[in-house]
Amino acid sequence: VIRRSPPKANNVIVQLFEWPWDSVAAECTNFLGPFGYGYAQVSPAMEHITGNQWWTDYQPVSYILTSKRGTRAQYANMVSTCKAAGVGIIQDVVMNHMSAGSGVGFAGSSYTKYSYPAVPYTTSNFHYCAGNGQAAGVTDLNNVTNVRFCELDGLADLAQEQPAVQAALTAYLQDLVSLGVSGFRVDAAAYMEPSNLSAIYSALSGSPYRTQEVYDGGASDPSMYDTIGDVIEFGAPSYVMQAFLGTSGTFMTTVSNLVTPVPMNTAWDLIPSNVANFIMSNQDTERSSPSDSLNYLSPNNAYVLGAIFMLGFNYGTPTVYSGYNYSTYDIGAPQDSSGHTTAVTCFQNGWRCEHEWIAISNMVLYHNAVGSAALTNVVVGTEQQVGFGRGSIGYLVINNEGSTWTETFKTSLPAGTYCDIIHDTDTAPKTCSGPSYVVSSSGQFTASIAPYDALALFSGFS
Ligand code: LAG
Ligand code: CA
Repeated sequence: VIRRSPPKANNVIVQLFEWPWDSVAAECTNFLGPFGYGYAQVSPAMEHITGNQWWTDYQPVSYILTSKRGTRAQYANMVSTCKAAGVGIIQDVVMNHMSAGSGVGFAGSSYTKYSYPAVPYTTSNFHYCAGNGQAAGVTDLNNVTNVRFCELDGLADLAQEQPAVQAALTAYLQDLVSLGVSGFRVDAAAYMEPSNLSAIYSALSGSPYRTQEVYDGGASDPSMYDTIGDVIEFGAPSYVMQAFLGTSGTFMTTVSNLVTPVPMNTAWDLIPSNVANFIMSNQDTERSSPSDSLNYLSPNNAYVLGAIFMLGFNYGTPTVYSGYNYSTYDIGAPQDSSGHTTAVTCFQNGWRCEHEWIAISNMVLYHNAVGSAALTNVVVGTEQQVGFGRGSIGYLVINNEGSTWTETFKTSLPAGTYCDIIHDTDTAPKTCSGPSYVVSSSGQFTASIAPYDALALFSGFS
């Protein structure tokens, strides 16, 4: 069975970048479950190289579930605790490659590049794309053989076509399935052959969800992967960034597409909504220079407005990115003297916890409530001002302009008094103490939206 989207109505994913397992477990119980998040996507769980950079996570040494983020027992506890809170775990898995370099991994396994006795993999299990036992790097994104058979960032490239490698990778994923994970974020999917990924997925029990990392614009294209799972749409964070920074007049394009039957599909050139994982940012895009997405340093509330748009719109399966502050590209999450990531306390030690911001978490509840309801009552102000409803359930206004927008909005909401969930000051789920607006019997309300601000009405709050 191919999952077209996560198999739950509340399909919002939160990427808890670098969070340790005990902290994820607590967050599921205390926050994610109550606020309707469907899934938590977590950083790689297998043994990785040691070091304080965040990207050590993407250099596997073995498939032992011991990492900076915790032990196998802590991992298993996280999965079951989250499940009890109604939250599935989506596990980031690294199947394209093993490490560069040599040393001892986080769980104590020795390795040298091309030799990982704890799996075991030996030199014959890797691609040597230059021939004669010589490896070369991925250098040409327009050459599919170069992309899939050469080395990404100098990392030992696994030969997924070999039965022994496929068996090891299948066992790695099946072990995670057996612990109860709901799905996978398939790292570097574009660098592996879809046929090999398909064989691995097919061998798993329980048909876990998968969202695959495939960049646009290269020879290894999203359309080659969207029949075997969802694909992360990397065009979306870029368009959202341009729209909210107002750098290319893209917002108007967005708006004109809101009123077509195939939202965003034409002018934005995105993959179909039913196979798309809509991310607005991730660890790579926020760190790239120039940035490929909004990040926490973006001006004019752009990060939160982008998240509000993503959750209020009706494209794909949305992922809210929750990260930490960084002063340099390499810097990892805070860790203790043994190299373990320290427990997360939201809004301290650089942990940003964007997913807990009231406007964003309330919009997760809004997203769940509006479901697949069509876009209705689109209102356009300037190029940076838009209002749109979702059936008769919710209405969202975004004013990404430097001046106040006062307007009477026509909606399809039933007459009544509604709380603005964006300006809620109450941190409990499903209760709202924001300003209230009266929707008349003709479905209208009047509001003034401050510069770089938003407003959202729906009846799911008391
Ligand atoms: C991904 N996409 O395909 C991840 O989303 C991305 O974050 C991963 O790269 C990449 N795949 C490989 O899994 C990250 C960092 C790299 C880092 C790499 C391996 O973005 O910067 O490379 O993980 O740890 C680092 C150094 C490189 C060096 C390499 C090997 O930055 O300069 O060549 O390690 O030593
Ligand atoms: Ca490869």
